[in-house]
Amino acid sequence: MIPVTEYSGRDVAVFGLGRTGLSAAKALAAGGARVHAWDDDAATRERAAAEGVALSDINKRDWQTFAALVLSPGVPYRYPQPHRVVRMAEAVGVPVVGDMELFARAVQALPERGRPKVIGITGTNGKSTTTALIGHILRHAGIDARVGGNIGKGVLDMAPLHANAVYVLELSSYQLDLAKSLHCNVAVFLNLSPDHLDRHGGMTGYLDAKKRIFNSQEAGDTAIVGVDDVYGQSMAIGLKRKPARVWQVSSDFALGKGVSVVDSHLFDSLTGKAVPVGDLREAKALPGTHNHQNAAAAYAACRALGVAPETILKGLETFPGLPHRLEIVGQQGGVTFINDSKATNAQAAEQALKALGRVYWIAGGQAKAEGIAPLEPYFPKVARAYLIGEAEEAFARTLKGKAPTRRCSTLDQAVQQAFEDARSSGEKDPVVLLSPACASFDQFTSFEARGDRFRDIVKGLGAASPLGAMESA
Ligand code: UMA
Ligand code: ADP
Repeated sequence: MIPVTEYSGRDVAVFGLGRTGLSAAKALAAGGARVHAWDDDAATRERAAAEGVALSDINKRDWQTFAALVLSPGVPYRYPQPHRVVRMAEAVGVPVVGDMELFARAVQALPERGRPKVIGITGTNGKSTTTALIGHILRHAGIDARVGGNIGKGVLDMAPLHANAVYVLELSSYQLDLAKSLHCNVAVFLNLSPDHLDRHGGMTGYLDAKKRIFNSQEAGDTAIVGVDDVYGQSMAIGLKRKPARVWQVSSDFALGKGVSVVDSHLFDSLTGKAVPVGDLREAKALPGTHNHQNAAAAYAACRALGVAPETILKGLETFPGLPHRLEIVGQQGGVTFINDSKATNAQAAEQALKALGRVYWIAGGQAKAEGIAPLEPYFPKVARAYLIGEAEEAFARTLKGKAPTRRCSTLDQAVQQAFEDARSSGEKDPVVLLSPACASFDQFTSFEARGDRFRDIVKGLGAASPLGAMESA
């Protein structure tokens, strides 16, 4: 844990008691603050109390006594409308901060030479992969790299600050909204496409939140920008007016200056001369152009810290990959099952459909605003779509006349039906792909729970199948 001493002897409200709130409450208490923790959900409060967190109904407290409100990223800050507690804090001038802000200030409070380096990663898609990849490469290079943030480990849950460590932090737009003074020595922006728009009041608000990753950068820092979409391109131009050096990365075209992947080959042209680094087909856990963007960004981030190109290449090749992202979870009766549960929007699911051939595609859940209409160019690859969850009807309408569909309601039924169709298709090496293009919250607690359930159902098929035991991948 990273103790937060800034509020020692003062009262601090902590709202939202998921991973963020729990770790913030503990870190503040360890640093000597009087914590007043609360959550709208009674069962969550009970769990927090069982972990020793001091509960106090902040709805009924005198807000003048609070030095700060620590807000969880999942609690509405500005849009669709500020949560009640945000309004109460702002009415009396209590600053609203996130756990990343507490981390940022703890780092700033250290003498300059005792501050660890911070690498921040944001973007609509590819954050977790790039964060884990950078952590893996740095560790491979013998650096004390610590990975956390939106990747599932609250930043204050990480080991205490150490001058020689490098903190590799995945940053969501929600976290960036609440981390105004976070200083990233290396800041990575991967890409942008519509997502979470309800929480940012539209695309401009979403882009503004992402841009905050560069806000506190100084001369000597590095801004790494994916320029494969128009948002990244305009951001790279805008950043030239800022003090940090700007390095562009692309997996779509060869850059005169930057890091590019062309036909799976990684090129370093940061000095203006293209130097081949290696063949990314050797990086088995990073298939597809989208992963090549992640690899290019990770390469640039590690170069910014001075790691040698050949060491980075070895790190890329030995990266084991993350679960729920194009993860092969099993093979049964000649059918391969791929878990891409982390594809919670159309842009993410597109990468899977692009990277694979013909698929028996399981999609649906809680849809994003754009639905699956942007995926139409890939509908010819869909042998059949198996639709689940709230999005079932809307997705069936989008697919009508363009790809065969089956409405299955649940993941269990979808896997069963897709398996039967794929197995009896007579096709060579058929693939059943779970890439929902939707959030999971209508039927599951998280994308991880959805992916784990998929894995379990696939295992169950093996046990039930007359064709014999499943070959696990
Ligand atoms: N709550 C209320 N009232 C409300 C809303 C929420 O009381 O009106 C309470 C809930 O009852 C719950 C708590 O707030 O107890 C939830 O907090 P949270 O949603 O912020 O969840 P955490 O467990 O703190 O997890 C957060 C990130 N979640 C979100 O941003 C939604 C996790 O990212 C992150 O791993 C974790 O902090 C540690 O940093 C997950 C995520 O889905 C992976 N992120 C989104 C994404 O990647 O697209 C942004
Ligand atoms: P995030 O943490 O931003 O959600 P992940 O690394 O967990 O990103 O990947 C989630 C999904 O997004 C993957 O399953 C893949 O389909 C897609 N994806 C990964 N990297 C990229 C990228 N650079 N560009 C577009 N889509 C990507």
